[in-house]
Amino acid sequence: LGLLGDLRRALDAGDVELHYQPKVRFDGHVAGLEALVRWVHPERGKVPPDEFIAIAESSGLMPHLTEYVLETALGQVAKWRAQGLYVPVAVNVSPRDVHTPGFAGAVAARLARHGVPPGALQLEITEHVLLEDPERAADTLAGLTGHGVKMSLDDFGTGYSSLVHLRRLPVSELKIDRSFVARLAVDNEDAEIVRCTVDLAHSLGLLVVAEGVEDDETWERLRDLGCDAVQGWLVAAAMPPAETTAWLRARG
Ligand code: G
Ligand code: G
Ligand code: NA
Ligand code: MN
Repeated sequence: LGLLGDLRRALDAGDVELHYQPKVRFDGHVAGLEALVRWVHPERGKVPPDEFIAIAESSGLMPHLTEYVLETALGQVAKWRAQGLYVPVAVNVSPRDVHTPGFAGAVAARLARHGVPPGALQLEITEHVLLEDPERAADTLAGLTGHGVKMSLDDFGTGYSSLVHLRRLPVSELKIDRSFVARLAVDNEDAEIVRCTVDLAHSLGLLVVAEGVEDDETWERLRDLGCDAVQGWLVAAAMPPAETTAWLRARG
């Protein structure tokens, strides 16, 4: 497939970009930014991340993509810190990464190289990390949290989600998948699912972020349900680095 070779070359050439989408608390405080990859193919134009992430995953290119994203995101965090902007950044990692031997140590070394404190990095994982080799995954995650890196459980409520996973994964944040958030204001069942998820997370000592918040009514419902922070187009879509810097400055 031509796309795989093109992606490999784009990574080598530094042509894959990261955009950043804010996570904000209800008082307006910026809790963090999520790094999201963006690739504009020279002939095809924008390639949807889902598409090339699937290619990277099935071809073995994923570790390289993750290294690239971590390197770029940490470089950006260091730059922002030098400008007085102390905002934590979340990077999405795939189940494959969590099963790569030495992953936790490599992340710690990369943080040190950039002079970024581990608490300024968050890694977003999905429950799929436990499917392949739960023992190894648990070791890696323990290594990462031992270094002070924060873990977030992404897309909660979809896929192989189970309460057992919540107990086994050393995460400090849970993200409610946007499929539950989208119709929260008009669907009572979705509202109940979100309510129970928020209560469950809080009883386990986790922060809760709702994804895909697009309107004021949903924002208000989430605030009333006790959710901690939101992410979504209502606040901001993922923005290129320069625009993110301007957005952070405008927020004070
Ligand atoms: O950004 P959204 O536009 O389309 O992202 C689509 C999917 O791609 C989401 O599931 C998101 O978590 C995932 N994604 C975005 N950036 C990255 C990345 O850097 N690494 C991995 N593994 N997944 C990513
Ligand atoms: O799986 P992950 O949660 O990382 O997915 C993030 C995806 O959600 C990205 O594709 C991102 O562009 C998209 N996204 C971010 N905010 C919104 C939103 O408010 N509404 C919708 N529909 N998608 C969003
Ligand atoms: Na994510
Ligand atoms: Mn998600």
